[in-house]
Amino acid sequence: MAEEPLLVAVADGVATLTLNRPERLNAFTAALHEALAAALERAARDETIRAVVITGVGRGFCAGQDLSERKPVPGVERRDAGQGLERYYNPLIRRLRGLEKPVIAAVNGVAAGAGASVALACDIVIAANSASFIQAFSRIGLVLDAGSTWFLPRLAGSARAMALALTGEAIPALRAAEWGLIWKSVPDETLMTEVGALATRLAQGPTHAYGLIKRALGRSSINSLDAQLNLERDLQREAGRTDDAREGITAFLEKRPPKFIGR
Ligand code: LHQ
Repeated sequence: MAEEPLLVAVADGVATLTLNRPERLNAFTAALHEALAAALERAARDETIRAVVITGVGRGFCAGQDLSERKPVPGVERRDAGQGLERYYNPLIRRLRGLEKPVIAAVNGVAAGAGASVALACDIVIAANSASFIQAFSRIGLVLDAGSTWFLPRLAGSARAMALALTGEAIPALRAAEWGLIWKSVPDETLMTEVGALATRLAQGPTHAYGLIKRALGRSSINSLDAQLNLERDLQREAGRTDDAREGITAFLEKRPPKFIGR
């Protein structure tokens, strides 16, 4: 039987999704997309999963679309590149952003093309010092996709976004962290322990409030301040009614650590 393209492990409230096509730097095939979509749907449904980690096997995080699935065939009509986005990448990015639980990208190696977009779509990105991010699209005559034209200027500023996009130059993890593209860059050998500790901590946190925080920050880039203030009021109303908010405030006043249940 062929190797599974995605390894899924659930422990201590954390679902770790490991892209498993190391010989292709974990490039996306239809099978990998389908497995990842199913795993993220499960993560959304399963109340015992309270944080998600995405990482890759081998020396790459993800090299974007597997280009061998896109090989041009002479004499055959050119394929519709938008179709792959419509069918796989856009739903994936929407799923990551819409999942009301923290998602951490543990970027273990190169993240190129849509692989970089997927990393940037995660809530917290921690990369190994040896990792890099490449807007590889223009190198092959394509346009940034899977959300990169939205994420890059917001994270790195428009000057850096434009130069990264047009040159397709690799940006090392340390610089990506300095530029605010990612949360941090850590020594390779500590990446998974550091991500594991953070994911476990988040999985013991106020999951419902985390989901609302994601929703609020997601809207902030399109809302006016006025609309955002109203949204914060509504979401705070919802958070304030949870068992976790009651526990958090009580624990603070009793000078003890809170024990959150995620609701
Ligand atoms: C690969 C790939 C790959 C297949 C490495 N595919 N084999 C959406 C929808 C519709 C249309 C198209 O696109 C999209 C979104 C996109 O993501 S477009 C962008 C697609 N990705 C790229 O253009 C990146 C292609 N890869 C590279 O440029 C390099 O591999 C990087 C810079 C990532 C790493 O370089 P190296 O460290 O030198 O590794 P390598 O190139 O030797 O790769 C190792 C192997 O993996 C190699 O195979 P081989 O049989 O020679 O060992 C590569 O052919 C294979 N591989 N990326 N995307």
